[in-house]
Amino acid sequence: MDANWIPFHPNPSKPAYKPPPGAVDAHCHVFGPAAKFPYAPERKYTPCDAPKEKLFALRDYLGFTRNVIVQATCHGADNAALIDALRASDNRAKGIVTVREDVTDGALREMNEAGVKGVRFNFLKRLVDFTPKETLQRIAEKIAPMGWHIVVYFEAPDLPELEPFFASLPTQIVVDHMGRPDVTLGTEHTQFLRFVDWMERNPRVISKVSCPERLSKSGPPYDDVIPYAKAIVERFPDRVLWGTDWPHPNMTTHAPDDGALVDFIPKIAITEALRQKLLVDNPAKLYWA
Ligand code: 0GY
Repeated sequence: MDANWIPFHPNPSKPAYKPPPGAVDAHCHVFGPAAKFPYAPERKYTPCDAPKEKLFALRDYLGFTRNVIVQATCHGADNAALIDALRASDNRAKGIVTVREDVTDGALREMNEAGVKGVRFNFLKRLVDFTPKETLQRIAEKIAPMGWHIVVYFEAPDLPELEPFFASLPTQIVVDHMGRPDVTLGTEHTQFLRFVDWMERNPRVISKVSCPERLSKSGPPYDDVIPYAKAIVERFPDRVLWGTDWPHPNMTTHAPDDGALVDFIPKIAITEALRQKLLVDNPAKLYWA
């Protein structure tokens, strides 16, 4: 792993909050193990191994039932580790892959049978090389007939430029980490209002209210992120998902305590009904229907 890599928390706390039966961790990854599933040559970072067995043990420890595993950029478009995890999950994990435009119909069918439900388009320069929008458009057209959706990862200042492209996509769109707002600006700043307005105008957009540990400037327990996530949960209760982001790639200050992240949930979804939608009903509809 990279010299400055911060590995995932070795012994997270047991959360005080107990998720409802059927709860889904809808954003997490598997890394390697590299000896079996080598990292991609074009990767921008080399993580510590974070294999499926550790992910499934964490799921059980935190009180979750299911996972949505998202292809991490360190594996490029080689989805073997993710597919292996889906196949070992007993239908308790679904997946989001990364594909190139030359992906064959046979490969897509195989991924579909393993439990893949979508592709991820990543716009963060620190994570991926640039892919032209026309290429992404062709990938979108290939995967749409299977009923898959598109997960997008971008930072808030890039939304205005990306909006027309997102409007042209033929599927539901799931946004990673609320489009990464700058939480020093406030929920009344144009940047966050623009994101909320975009969701308002586009009923097929769904947001993950995840990653307080990445968005926070104040650090644990990440209270500066509460107003943003809470606002999205309350405005769009049927269009939100939650995830741990385990094993937390590219953290620069600390390894988040996954138990503390679970205890963040009742602060952003303050009623039982909101938590049932966020953790169970919304992901069940999108990934297990
Ligand atoms: C996340 C966030 C990050 C990394 C990746 O695929 C990835 O490498 O998603 C990040 O560095 O912000 O969602 O895990």
